[in-house]
Amino acid sequence: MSNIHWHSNITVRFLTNSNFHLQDIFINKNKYKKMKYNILFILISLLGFNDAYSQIFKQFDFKGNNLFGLEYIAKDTTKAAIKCLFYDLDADGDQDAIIVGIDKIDSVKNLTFINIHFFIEIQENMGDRWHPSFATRKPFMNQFPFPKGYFFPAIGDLNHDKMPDFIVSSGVDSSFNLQTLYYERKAMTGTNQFNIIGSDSLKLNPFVAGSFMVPDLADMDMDGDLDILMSGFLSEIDSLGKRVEKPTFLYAKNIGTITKPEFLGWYPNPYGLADAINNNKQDQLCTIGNRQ
Ligand SMILES: [Ca+2]
Ligand SMILES: [Ca+2]
Ligand SMILES: [Ca+2]
Repeated sequence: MSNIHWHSNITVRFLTNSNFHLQDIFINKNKYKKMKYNILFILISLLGFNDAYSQIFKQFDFKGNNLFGLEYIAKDTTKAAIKCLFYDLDADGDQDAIIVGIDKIDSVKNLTFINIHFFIEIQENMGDRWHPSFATRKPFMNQFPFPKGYFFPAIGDLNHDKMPDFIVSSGVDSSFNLQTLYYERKAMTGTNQFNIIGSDSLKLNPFVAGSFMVPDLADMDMDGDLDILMSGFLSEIDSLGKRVEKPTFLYAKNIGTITKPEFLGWYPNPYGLADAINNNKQDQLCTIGNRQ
């Protein structure tokens, strides 16, 4: 949808909703005089809106690949990224990069989750908030406590102690159901940096085995704390007895205190966002914004 088309829709809708009828002009001259000023005001507003709109939503310019020293693949061509997070890890005012992916997969006959090994590395931003320049990758920490199962993290300070925490999907339990884990950060150095809280304590139901869900964090209700967004596929048996992957979008509202998150439970699609482009396929929800 082009800018002009979108802007036209707004214009049409605005005028349609303004109770503006041509016959009124001829019926009441005073009303017409007053309306002239209203129309002038509307036009000035729209011109101002259009200018602001085109500045915000102008097309992006492609600048190149792997800018700012970001390493989506390690220099030895291993460890390809499957998720890249940005967060000011050292609290110096600029966003640092956290790169997550699969380190290696064991060559075994019966592949299980324990045979899939993940990595998490960081690239410190050596530039500033206006001129990012990322140092080469280094490990997030010695022996990161990966869950048994998939490892898809979202980062944010869930308990407001200035130490970034993770919401991780999906460690598997003994029945291979997928869990949501809260990696509460309790230290910034050392080998024991996280207190890992599972789905039961979080009161967030696990997802049935075979599901695939990716988390994100955002203050969706704008009450000052981070809520969880989860999008992906739930494994289900359809009416013909066939296992299918159902596109799913879920929201868990944070109803805890500012220092202790607590979640209301999973609720489906509260914002009508499940299929943003209306093609009956689940769209990956990504949030953009300053979380600090
Ligand atoms: Ca930083
Ligand atoms: Ca924290
Ligand atoms: Ca919130």
